[in-house]
Amino acid sequence: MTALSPTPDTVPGTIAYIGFGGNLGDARLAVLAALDAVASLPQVAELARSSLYGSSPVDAGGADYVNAVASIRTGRSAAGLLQALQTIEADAGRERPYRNAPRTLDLDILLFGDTPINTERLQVPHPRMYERAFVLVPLAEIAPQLVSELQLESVRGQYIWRL
Ligand code: PH2
Ligand code: MG
Ligand code: MG
Repeated sequence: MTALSPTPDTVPGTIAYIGFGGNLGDARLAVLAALDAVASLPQVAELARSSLYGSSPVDAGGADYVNAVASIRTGRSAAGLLQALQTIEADAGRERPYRNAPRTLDLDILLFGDTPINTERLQVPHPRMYERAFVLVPLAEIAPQLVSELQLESVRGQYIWRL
């Protein structure tokens, strides 16, 4: 884990956690570029980013994934953050031919403050995050207080490795 932003505490707003993933093309490069793109967004200060991880596809096909998680503080609304993340996905060539298709880049809001969100476009906490080692392991690296041993134990059968 690296702590990056020089003055995150001076940026007002909500603490959010974002999941990064990709398994099409040079996913390692795409995730690294996306981490930088998110950190550079207006009204966003990066607090921490996890290591990059390789992981076997879960409920999906295709190549192994590259995954990471970052925490930010943001003055944006959740909907405003989602819009910015979708623009970064589109700029990375993201296409959606079918559900869980291999993708150049996937950016998911995992947590946004501590208020649940349930709209058609956005569900937070991410509905499947606690079933997925590729979310919980990097999240536990940067925010161990958010992930219990029991939760980690429940995904121990899923293959994930540090890159
Ligand atoms: N994302 C999915 C479905 N399955 N598997 C891994 N290992 N990593 C992912 O990011 C991932 C997945 C849907 O977003
Ligand atoms: Mg996803
Ligand atoms: Mg997504």
